[in-house]
Amino acid sequence: MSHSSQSATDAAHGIPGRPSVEAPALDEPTEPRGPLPPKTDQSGPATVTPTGQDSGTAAERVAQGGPYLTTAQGNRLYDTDHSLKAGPRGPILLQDHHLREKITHFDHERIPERVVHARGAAAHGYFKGYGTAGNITKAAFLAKDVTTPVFVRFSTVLGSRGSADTVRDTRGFATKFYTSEGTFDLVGNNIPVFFIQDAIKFPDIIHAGKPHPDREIPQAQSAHDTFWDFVSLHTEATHHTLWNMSDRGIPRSYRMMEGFGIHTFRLVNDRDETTLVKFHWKPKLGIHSQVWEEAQLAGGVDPDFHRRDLADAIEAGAYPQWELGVQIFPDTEEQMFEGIDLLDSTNIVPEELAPVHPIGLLTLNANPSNYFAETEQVAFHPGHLVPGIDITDDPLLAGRLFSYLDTQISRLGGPNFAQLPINRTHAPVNDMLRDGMHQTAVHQGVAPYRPNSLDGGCPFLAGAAEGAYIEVPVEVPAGRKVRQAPETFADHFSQPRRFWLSMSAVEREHIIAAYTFELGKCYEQAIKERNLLSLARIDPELCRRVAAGLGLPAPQSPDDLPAVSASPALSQLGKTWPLDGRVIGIVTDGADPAALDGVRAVRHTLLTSGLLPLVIAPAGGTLGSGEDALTVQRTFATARSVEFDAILLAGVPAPGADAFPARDAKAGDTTAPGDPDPRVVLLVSEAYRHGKAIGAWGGADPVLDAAGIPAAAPGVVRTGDPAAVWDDIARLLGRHRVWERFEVSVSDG
Ligand code: HDD
Repeated sequence: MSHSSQSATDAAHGIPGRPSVEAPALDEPTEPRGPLPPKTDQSGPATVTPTGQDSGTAAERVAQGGPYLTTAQGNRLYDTDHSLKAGPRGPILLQDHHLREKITHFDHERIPERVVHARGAAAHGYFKGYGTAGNITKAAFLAKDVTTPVFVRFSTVLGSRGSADTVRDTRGFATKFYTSEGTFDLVGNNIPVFFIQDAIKFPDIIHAGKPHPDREIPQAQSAHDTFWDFVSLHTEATHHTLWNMSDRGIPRSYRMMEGFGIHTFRLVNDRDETTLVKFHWKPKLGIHSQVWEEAQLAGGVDPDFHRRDLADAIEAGAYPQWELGVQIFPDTEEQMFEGIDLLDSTNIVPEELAPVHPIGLLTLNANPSNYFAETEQVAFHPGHLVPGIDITDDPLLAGRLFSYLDTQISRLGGPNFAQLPINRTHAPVNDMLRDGMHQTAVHQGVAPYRPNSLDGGCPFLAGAAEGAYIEVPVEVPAGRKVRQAPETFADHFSQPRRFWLSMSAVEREHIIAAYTFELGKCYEQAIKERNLLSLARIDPELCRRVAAGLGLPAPQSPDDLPAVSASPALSQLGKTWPLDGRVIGIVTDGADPAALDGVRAVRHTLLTSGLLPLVIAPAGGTLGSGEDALTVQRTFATARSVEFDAILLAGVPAPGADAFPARDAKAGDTTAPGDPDPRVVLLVSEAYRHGKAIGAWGGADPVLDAAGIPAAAPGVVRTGDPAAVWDDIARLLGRHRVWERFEVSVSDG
């Protein structure tokens, strides 16, 4: 706002004594417009339930209505840039309520971050039941043709709110189903097993995984002494840790991870018959990972890599989808299946023994528009259940049922967090919970107790016929009070061995490299040695290779390694997958009009196939002219290989051309005019090293040569025709990476 127009406004408002200092005009609006419509995030989740009831107050959720800036009390403000002073150079007056309100509110803008899973990204969507689970559960949201709104938050576990997305860690996958019968939260992870069997150890494993208490390093890493100390001393953590060291610990995208409920749940149908199940989320795009160097680079180049990927894909209409499935087990007294204890959350049941039955489809189709109000304030709880879904006696789950309610009280400042828009159930609420910090409801009536005679006896209790949540009256095993685990919890190595045996050779190489890196970061020799003892109990070759990398002798594996068979479903390789939302970098120097025609054509094909092409050129701006002009989306300075799933070189750089315009000759620059731009060479050599498909047409050989890529390298397509290049690249991309490029010396799985 220019000061001259400000003075005019001041004069109109009759504000005396404002200095009129000439300042450059900024093109900000100076006249208030009419009231803006509420932003979508300001209405919170739907206020009308699927059954037509009003679940709350739409109006009071709306902030920032009307054209004028106000205080929190609704007083219109004429200035928010200057404190109230005794003269322009005088002291600030304590009576300036607006100053105090503005700064006080700011001082309290941060709330405590989650003690675990602090770093997260979320999306809105909907879930549609297939109706195939009707035989085993009466949960209404799983019925055919029922659409239930959902909010899903993905997260890392160890890092703080500002940590990088692509660290090696487990990922949280928490889903809030706003069902007509109340909220159901499925608070799972992308790894189907957990570190510990009993919740009482949760503070211990998290203390061990979090940064060291003295210097508070390392951030968001498991590669340090306390973590590996814990793991080696609590061998029940071996299985989860092995998954973390596999490619599952560094997903390519939240959209490309599985999700698991982990615990065994008990379902009940309308005939009161019970079944035990494990929940699985299967991503439509397949399960894909980064490679370790790529994950590390992305952590620096783009710490928001997964957050951005999710938001961009949804914004572009490439809505991620997962199928919800259940593995089904009979609800027997011992709660075992094929010798596997279903109450031990360090176990999976291989899909070959118990197939996953699809029961519904999740689609994420809307980004949150207020990170704090939605992603930060959402409060999940495994105890948020609906009729038809009940718990088992898994000792890990029992502790969680306490912890999640408790943690929200300190994190969200009191017991009324269920009233926050994102946490509001879509079913009508009629509770007798009263008062407390941040109470926003205005409860009516005088008798918040039951039974009463003053409020007409209301509210009434429901029975099964009215949809009450009634716990399944299962027998509780009798026994002595003990602090003890069952004997069936004692086998900590046959499941990790199964996982190892199920991996392909390249996945095994990645696991070996991960252990070698992480243990190599430990300082204490005894910790490395103890972990090698665990690896020896998984597999001799794994142990020998990691020991060699650490420069330590490999302990002998026991003769009686568990006799388990592989579960092919655990490997991420060997299938082909849809390409929706994949990011393709198209590099061009813009010099050759024919090459630009190729860029246009391929770009069009990619866009119409649901992929995201990004044009990379020496400098920003546009390439070509007129209607066909191409916008440059990344420059040689801003592009880095980690952003792309494949690279296309469209005549870059034209052979014999001078150095690119964006590349200034610098002192010590060893490249000659006509040499490919080193930034493009880096882009291509990294993409090659990370197993990404590379396509080239129109004279890109100098770049490929400079990147050290052999003429017959696998997954590098060089022809004259852009359309043919893309066809081949698309085929390669369906397998996610050019696996043949990875050096493998471990035996095959
Ligand atoms: Fe937990 C958050 C998943 C065991 C205590 N947990 C949290 C979140 C996820 C999980 C995805 C983030 C939710 C969000 O996005 O807001 N946690 C798991 C899984 C577990 C598990 C899959 C084992 C199968 N958790 C676990 C135990 C305890 C906790 C055993 C405590 C005894 N978890 C918490 C917590 C958190 C949490 C402290 C932190 C923030 C929150 O709850 O809301 O209560």
